[in-house]
Amino acid sequence: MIGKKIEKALNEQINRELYSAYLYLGMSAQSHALGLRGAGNWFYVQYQEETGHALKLYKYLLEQGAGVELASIDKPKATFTTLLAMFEATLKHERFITQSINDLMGLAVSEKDYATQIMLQWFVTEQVEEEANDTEFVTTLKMAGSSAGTLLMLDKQLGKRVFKAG
Ligand code: OFO
Repeated sequence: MIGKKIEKALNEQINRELYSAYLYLGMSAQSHALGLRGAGNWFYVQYQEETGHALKLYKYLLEQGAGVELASIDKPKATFTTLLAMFEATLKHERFITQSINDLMGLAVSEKDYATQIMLQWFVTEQVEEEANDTEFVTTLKMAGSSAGTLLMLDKQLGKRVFKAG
């Protein structure tokens, strides 16, 4: 059993994860529009992962016999002119998500909700990995500058990403 405050906060997090999914699906489409099929694949996999994050929270609420309340998902920003702009926006968004996971963890600690703390531990670890990856791509793209060769090499690398259910 979980308390009402935690239930509400987890429902809000489901919405943030689904917004993240939507944001990255938009970036996938934008990448294809820029002729970057590899990046299109990378963001599509990211979309799948974020959907998985929302479902993890959804299943946890069900397991706990708590209520699920789905809210509307905001329209994501869909116009980016470069891959660097997309990864900068991704990093900024993931920092926001990290903060919201930290706030959730803080709430679970103050409510002495140990089960939710254990469930959230996975998200804490995941955020470290996501921020590290995004930071690396931003750094590489900044170094690449206007080099089309480096951009194409990175695009090839991004095209190799495969979705693994977490
Ligand atoms: Fe991009 O991370 Fe979900 O939580």
